[in-house]
Amino acid sequence: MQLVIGNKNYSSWSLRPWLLMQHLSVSFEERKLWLFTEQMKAHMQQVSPSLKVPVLIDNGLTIWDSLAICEYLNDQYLRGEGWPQQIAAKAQARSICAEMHAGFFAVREEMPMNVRREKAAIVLSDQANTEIQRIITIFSQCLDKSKEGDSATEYLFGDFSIADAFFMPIVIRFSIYQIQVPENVKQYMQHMLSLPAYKIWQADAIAETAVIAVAEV
Ligand SMILES: N[C@@H](CCC(=O)N[C@@H](CS)C(=O)NCC(=O)O)C(=O)O
Repeated sequence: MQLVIGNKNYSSWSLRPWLLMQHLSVSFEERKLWLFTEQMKAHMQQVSPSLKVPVLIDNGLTIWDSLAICEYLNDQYLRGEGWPQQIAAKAQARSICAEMHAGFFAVREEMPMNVRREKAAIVLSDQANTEIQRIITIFSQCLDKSKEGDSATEYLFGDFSIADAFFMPIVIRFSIYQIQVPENVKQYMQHMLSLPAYKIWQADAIAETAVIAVAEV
């Protein structure tokens, strides 16, 4: 199975399925496609129907879009354990992933994922601050509820799930742009940033030398 990803320093969409697979020990081969280079379009045309990454290629099947890839991995390789097992928790997890997938445009625009960036706060628009508060509410509500369950409390829904993978780029953004968060969110972020799987991604991202100027804010 091959996962085609973009630059590890910048490609937030690629990080989601990569982290899910790496953290849950699904074996795969990684193929990197450098974003916004002269060759990008030609390379995308060879692998991605949407001309975007990530793309998963498995047994002659091509799956594109990070959410579709995570759903496929959940069905095919994770015995449904990519999502919380309880129906209500699964519905909540899917809701926050869908919300993340389809929104938060000001956060994306103003706070590009940039793993190796020196940590420093930036001035944000009112819209970005509103979106940040909404994300903090999501985190806080999930973490409070997660604590009520029997399982480990370090993740949004007890055990690691697709929801954690989906919100990992936000954790990185909040960290590098020094967003003020409540204590429980801070602890969650520290836990996510210290995951061995993420440490691999981070080291690879730091080793990359390609620069995407618009993502350097
Ligand atoms: N909704 C897609 C978004 C994928 C996406 O925008 N990927 C970016 C890289 S992070 C990309 O391929 N950009 C290339 C381009 O826009 O030409 C997903 O979830 O996979």
